Amino acid sequence: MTDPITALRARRVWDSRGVPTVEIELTAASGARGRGIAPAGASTGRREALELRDGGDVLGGRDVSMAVRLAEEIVAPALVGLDVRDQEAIDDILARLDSVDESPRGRPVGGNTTTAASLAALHAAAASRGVPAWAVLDPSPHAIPRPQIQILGGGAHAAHRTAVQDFMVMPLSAVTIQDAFLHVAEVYRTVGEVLAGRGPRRGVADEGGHWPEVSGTEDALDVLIEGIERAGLEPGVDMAISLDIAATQFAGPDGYHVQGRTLRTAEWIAELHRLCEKYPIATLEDPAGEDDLEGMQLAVANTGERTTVVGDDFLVTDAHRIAFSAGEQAVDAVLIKVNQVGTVTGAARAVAAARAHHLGVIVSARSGESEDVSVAHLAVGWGADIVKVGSITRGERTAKWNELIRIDDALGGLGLAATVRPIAGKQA
Ligand code: 2PG
Ligand code: MG
Repeated sequence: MTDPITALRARRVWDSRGVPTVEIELTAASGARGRGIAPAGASTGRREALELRDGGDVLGGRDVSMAVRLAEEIVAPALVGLDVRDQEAIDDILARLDSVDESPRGRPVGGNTTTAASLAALHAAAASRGVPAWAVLDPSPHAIPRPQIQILGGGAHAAHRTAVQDFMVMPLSAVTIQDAFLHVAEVYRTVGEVLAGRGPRRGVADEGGHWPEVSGTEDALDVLIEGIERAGLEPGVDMAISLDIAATQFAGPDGYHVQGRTLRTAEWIAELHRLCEKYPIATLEDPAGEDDLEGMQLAVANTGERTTVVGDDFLVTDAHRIAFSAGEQAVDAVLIKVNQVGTVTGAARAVAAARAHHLGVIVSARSGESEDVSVAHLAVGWGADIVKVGSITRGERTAKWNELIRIDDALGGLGLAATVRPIAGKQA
């Protein structure tokens, strides 16, 4: 049965940083409806799909009135009549509308619009079939992705208090999602106590983690270890640390700018290597800048068997870059963000490329988020190893974690996915 799209409605809505974003709602002939809201990054890769923002003075140039208008004027007529269950056909049109050569008027509609429309199509297809969105992608998932949860925020999400952007934890000994969150919530609380004992905090960072007053990366890591131990958990056994270095943010032509020093690639990676030996760091995301292939390769080769090197800005959810990087042994795992590539199908191709090259898969939200819970469905439906949506506080984050808990419940209580192991070039 087909279920043609009959209407598209676009709106300006608001994200977790108080910045406007695009929401799209699709309706099909059966009456099925689906909504999607585009998230937004702060530490973005230069190869990501480009958002369309108005520019000018209003709202710092970040309004999306033009994107909303183009969605109704250009995207709506292009999608109406297509089968809402045919995600690939819809996404193919969306990708074309976002290209300079193929969009009517030579004006790309913007990756924010295509992302919102593509997610809306997924949810409308689910409604049309009468199933949850994860089931459209895989009717019988085997596991719930292991959550990777921010405890401390830094980098572009906390005024660059630390060079490193995300200090996260990943439950290791927890078998169920409920246990995982019990462990993580305890660590969030105990880390708060440790920080309170050291003096005032700056507040919360963009993704809900504590925004700590620390002297640098190692100090922040010590706080995490102290919090994990205070929670009665053993670092590296019950709870691992995951870092998103987001090195593109402080990479320059002359090297990496860290705490007043400029380090060459080999020096910087050696420093990260030392941290990986000292602390139980399970995953290390973007250790090198988005153009530093050699840095990523050095990280993969040097960080040892217990650390998985993840590509985010370096890969931008691009199936070709993933295949290339796998061949070059530049990553062990890939971060998947729909809005980096602009459509659900583009991201699904990136997941397939990762699997074809035996790389781990982490499905991720952005630092600018909303109540949209698509990422939880995508992570389960794509069989991701890990899911990352920020901290365990703030509604735009808990909306996704709580949805994951509901999905697990609907599936009768699946266990958590196995821990990702490094794959490229360094397994014993
Ligand atoms: C990242 C994301 C999420 P942003 O770098 O992985 O933490 O941040 O959305 O700002 O790119
Ligand atoms: Mg990242």
